[in-house]
Amino acid sequence: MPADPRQCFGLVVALQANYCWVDLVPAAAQAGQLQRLLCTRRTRLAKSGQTICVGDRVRLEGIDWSSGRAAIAAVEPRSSLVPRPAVANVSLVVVVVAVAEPALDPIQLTRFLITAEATGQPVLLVFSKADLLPELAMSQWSERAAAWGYGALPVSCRDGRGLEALRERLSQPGLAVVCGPSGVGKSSLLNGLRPGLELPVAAVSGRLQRGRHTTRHVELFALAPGALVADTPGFNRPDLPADPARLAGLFPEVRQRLARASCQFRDCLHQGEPGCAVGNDWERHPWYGLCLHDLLEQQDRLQRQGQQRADNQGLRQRGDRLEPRLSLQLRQPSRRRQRQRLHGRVEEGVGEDGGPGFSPPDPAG
Ligand SMILES: Nc1nc2c(ncn2[C@@H]2O[C@H](COP(=O)(O)OP(=O)(O)OP(=O)(O)O)[C@@H](O)[C@H]2O)c(=O)[nH]1
Ligand SMILES: [Mg+2]
Ligand SMILES: [Zn+2]
Repeated sequence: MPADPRQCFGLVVALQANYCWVDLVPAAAQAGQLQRLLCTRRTRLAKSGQTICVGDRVRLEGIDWSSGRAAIAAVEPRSSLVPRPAVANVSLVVVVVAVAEPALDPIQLTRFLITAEATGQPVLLVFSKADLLPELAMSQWSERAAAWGYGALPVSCRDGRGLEALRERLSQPGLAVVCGPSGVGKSSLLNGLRPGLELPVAAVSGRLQRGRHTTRHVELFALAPGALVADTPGFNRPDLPADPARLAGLFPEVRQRLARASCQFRDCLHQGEPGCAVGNDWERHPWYGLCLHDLLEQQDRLQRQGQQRADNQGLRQRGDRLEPRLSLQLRQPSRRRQRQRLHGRVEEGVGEDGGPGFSPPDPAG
């Protein structure tokens, strides 16, 4: 079947409320035609629940060359996804933190690194505003990062250090996403790497020298042929990936230890107990513990909410299964209940665990 001449493929470079900007992939862009189109998405795509994010490769239909508009008909499968802010098909995650203004918070940095590692893509750690710290303090940060498993790159837009090395790394083909807290100088870095870009930047403010959330949307820029970089809005507290059992594997220093030896218990959560090959003699161990604690609490909370919802529907949780809760009359009396009955002490409506003893409404009426 001949290809529809009005159908092309493109790359989503920016999103706005109800439409997105799509760059035609060079092979599909016709000579002399517009390279960038303003696109809406087909209703059937919206109905299917398919999300579109920056970095997505999409199939376009109904291209109107004169007005530069088209509709997105389909989204190609993604090779990777940074969840927040959502960027698809990322091949490098660049985590940027400032060594000062705002002060470097190693626990916050660890959360950024964890979410970066969770994408499964290579991670580059950049220490920005290196001009604000004496040489010695700067090299101490680099040594700490090296012990965590990261060859960090110190950069400064003021004195230009590290910019060439960063440009070289970001000029390799692929899609690099630059993320980190607000005010660390992410947009300033991109302005430094691509003269004429002129992304808005704003001075940090307040006692804590926090950023002002200047960048509001994700946007892709080309630094070299085939080399794209995404500037993202800064935020302060990345969410952790949901599975506590996966958390330790997102720390390079833990991966190194586990490659050398294994723990005594297969489902070890690596809290440094006897028999754990990871131990607790690594700097980020306490922060790993904090993150793990957060995740376990979150898992508990979700389970409780799930149970509550199930209760409301007359179901109860048995392991990872939901099963109908039988009404009191139909339930097999437990031994304890039988004993209580013998002693004439059973209180109707009180559950065996002392809970409220909910029984669902009888559908028969
Ligand atoms: N001293 C110093 N200041 C810098 C450097 N890079 C950026 N800044 C300043 O830091 C402030 C914040 O920079 P932005 O580029 O807006 O930071 P951002 O990370 O993009 O912030 P959001 O868009 O809010 O996420 C601006 O006042 C910059 O001039 C640097 O290398 N050294
Ligand atoms: Mg910015
Ligand atoms: Zn262990």
